[in-house]
Amino acid sequence: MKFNSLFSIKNVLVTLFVVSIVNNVNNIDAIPLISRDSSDGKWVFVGKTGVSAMHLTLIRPTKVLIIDKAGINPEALISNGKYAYSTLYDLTTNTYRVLSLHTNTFCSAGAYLANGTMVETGGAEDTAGEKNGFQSVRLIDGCDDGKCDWLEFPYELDSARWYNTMTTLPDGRVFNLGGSIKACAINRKDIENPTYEFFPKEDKKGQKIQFLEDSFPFNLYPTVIVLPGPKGQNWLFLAANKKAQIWDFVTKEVVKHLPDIPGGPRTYPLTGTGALIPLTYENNYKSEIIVCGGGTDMKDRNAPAENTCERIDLSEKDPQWDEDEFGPKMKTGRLMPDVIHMPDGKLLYVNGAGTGMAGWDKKATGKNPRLHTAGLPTRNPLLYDPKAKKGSRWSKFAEDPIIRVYHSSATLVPDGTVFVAGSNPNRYYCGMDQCEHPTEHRAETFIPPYLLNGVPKPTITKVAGHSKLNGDDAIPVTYEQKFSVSVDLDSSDPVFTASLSHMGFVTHSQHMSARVVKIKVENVQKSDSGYTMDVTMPPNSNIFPPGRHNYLFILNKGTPAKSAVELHVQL
Ligand SMILES: [Cu+2]
Repeated sequence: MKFNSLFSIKNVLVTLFVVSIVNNVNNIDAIPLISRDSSDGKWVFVGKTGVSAMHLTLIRPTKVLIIDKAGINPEALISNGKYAYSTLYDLTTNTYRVLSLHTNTFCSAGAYLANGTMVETGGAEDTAGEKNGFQSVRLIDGCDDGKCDWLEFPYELDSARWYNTMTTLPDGRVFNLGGSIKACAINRKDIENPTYEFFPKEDKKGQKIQFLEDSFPFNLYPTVIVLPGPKGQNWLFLAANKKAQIWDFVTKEVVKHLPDIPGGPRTYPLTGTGALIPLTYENNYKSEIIVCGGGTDMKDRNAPAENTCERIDLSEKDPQWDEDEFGPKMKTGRLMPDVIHMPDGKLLYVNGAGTGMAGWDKKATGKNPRLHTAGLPTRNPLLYDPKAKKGSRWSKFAEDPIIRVYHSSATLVPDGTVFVAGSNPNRYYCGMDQCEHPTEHRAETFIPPYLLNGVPKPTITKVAGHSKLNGDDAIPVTYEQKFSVSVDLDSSDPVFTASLSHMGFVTHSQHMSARVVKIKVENVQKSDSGYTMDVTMPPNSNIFPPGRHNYLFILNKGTPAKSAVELHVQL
């Protein structure tokens, strides 16, 4: 009660402050860093990433691994004087440590093994004194010790991969799909690589997959999602261009051809994004996919972005795509959206553009204005509630003060906020005043409304008997395990829910391996400083693949705890 009244006073003060600025400048858009009210969310500039965040992943509870491409980067140097293209960003100090890479990561991919090692593969041509990265495998681990760095194996992949997709499998291995053997504006027959391979490698060499032939030429950075189902199912959802299918990664056979996705191609350079609808034990982990946005014409940089989302329920006998608008009422066209799987079971879309296609600027060495292939940056986050009725599923939040177009990225972090960084549609480094869409090194936090609504946030103090949380070791748990969670919370009427989240590896609107699963909470008991409760892990690794870098969120009335806790989910 006391907290709520304090909160509303704070809201009034914020409102008055905003109104006074508005009166001064007569333009609410001139107030970039203060949201108009708590239901709008809030953007906060937090720091600089050192290298532009073309790829990123939450590698420790307080560390975001940032990866750019090899090339000119006056912002950060490796100790040998070369330009850096990877850093480790610390969410607590908002500073970065430079990491050392020597094979070009330009448009590569990543996923975690079940043991917690990050596997990053693929890339592009040698440049700026760095080796080519087409067949490179890069590993990194243990990133809390102030010393960890990349280990690189330049020719470890079976074949060259640029714009490939990787996914953590239910058996703890990593699947690696597609790409091309050269950088390009759109895939071509002479450079395509319609194959897949595994890490660690199988006995056989990389093998062909018909799906990538069927979805040519819009088959770069295909969508790959592990489908929930019974133990031993081994199914992946694959989507690219307008094609979608269910494919078995053990038998290597098509399980089901799905109907074509309505609208235009949804894949690079007409980049949309696919996501697994947040899973829940309440409907026995029903398998649904949503594909949103994209471009409509790859020859016209002014063509409006795709303004639809298509959703399919794979638990049905004869699944069909069901069309919805992308954004509330006004049908927001959006190219290159980033999708964040939120711990409250919703999907948040950030970043992107309203026209054109993904790709470099066209006159990279010319003077201003450089010709960007995408325009009208889409700066308002959109929240999708999959449980709501069609027509009332979308909310729209405060505008991002920073433009985030091609090569931008975003991830959920353990405090329930969204870390947003990157944006660089320029072939070469382009400074802040030199380009309409410069090489962006600024990072922001988006604070969603669920953290601003005054609901008291729990503090998780103990998980499965462990009170040292988010330390060197993630807390080991396994499937079907029921374990106790303690929280501090000063509230007499809490409503607890819990979810398990993997934030994935993020690049080019692909949130590889990302998912969120609502798990059961029971036996809530009052304790001295808060509450204890039991939570139950999902039944198997198809519902939530194994590994660390997985987070337990406890929510009170939909508001997440001050920090989620890292788990090591073991087979
Ligand atoms: Cu790229």
